[in-house]
Amino acid sequence: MRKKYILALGVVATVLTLLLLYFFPLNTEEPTNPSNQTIRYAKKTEKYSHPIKPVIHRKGHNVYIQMTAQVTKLKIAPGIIHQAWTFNGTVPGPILKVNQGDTLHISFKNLDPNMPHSVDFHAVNASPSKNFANVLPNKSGEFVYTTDTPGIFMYHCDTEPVLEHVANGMFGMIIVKPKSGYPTDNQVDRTFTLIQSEWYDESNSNSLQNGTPQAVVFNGKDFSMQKPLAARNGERIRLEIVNAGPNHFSAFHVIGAVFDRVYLNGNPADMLHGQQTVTIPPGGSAIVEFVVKEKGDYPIISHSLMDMQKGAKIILHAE
Ligand SMILES: [Cu+2]
Repeated sequence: MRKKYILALGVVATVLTLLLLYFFPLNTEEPTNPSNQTIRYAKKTEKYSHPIKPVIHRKGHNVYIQMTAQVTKLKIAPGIIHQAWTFNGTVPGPILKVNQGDTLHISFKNLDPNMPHSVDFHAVNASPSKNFANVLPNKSGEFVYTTDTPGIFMYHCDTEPVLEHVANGMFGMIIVKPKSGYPTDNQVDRTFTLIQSEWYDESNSNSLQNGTPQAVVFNGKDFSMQKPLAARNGERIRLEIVNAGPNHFSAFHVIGAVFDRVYLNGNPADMLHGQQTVTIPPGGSAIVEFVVKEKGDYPIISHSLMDMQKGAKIILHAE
């Protein structure tokens, strides 16, 4: 009697197990490398936020800046939507303008529910472990530092793996205006800011590891989505440039122009003359100036031509 009872129990347990497996199959996904996790994360969460304007206000030499980290869907080229990790919902992140000697009070809110983020300003001397520290999901971090060095600087997320955080869009430009200005300030007619960067195919993690982007772009978008920059014949043009990378050097060049002034890293003390192409490493910057001598369309490119071919081009249209 007891044996029959045990047998019946065994049959019931087996049937129940089979039913459970039928309705709730085991997760059979293979382990993934960090890049694949990135892609799955973006598809899985389906939690995106719209761009949020940064809040910036000044009291004397103190500048209070509120920024966010957030996941935002962005169109980066015709037919390509990227689940970007961003500062304030745009790629590049907001352009910040401060003065040499200012004290920055950064309030950094992490709206990404899935991972920590951080903000590393190339414009400051500060202990990274304290001042560029990770901010956990749904938390805020407060950081204070001074901007003693004038120039054009990159800022970016410094959370590991940094390569992925920057490649997915977490970078921007901070301009630290020199106390005594630039020698050419009173001759400049128009200023434009440009950030070069690469986009990698979200479905191919090897492309990011090996530095083979699907697009190389200025200001986050492919050439075909760019409006020409407008200028007039005879004007002196200033371009403020950051190369956010994360991997490719910029061979910064304007077809039809010689740069009569170049300020390396945007520092007025580091001025060059008569430059044709300026090397800007990932994480580096420059200011270039030239005078438009004739009406026409002047392509602004990376003269590393494979990158121009992949979208690193924008037209300066002079009337
Ligand atoms: Cu990040």
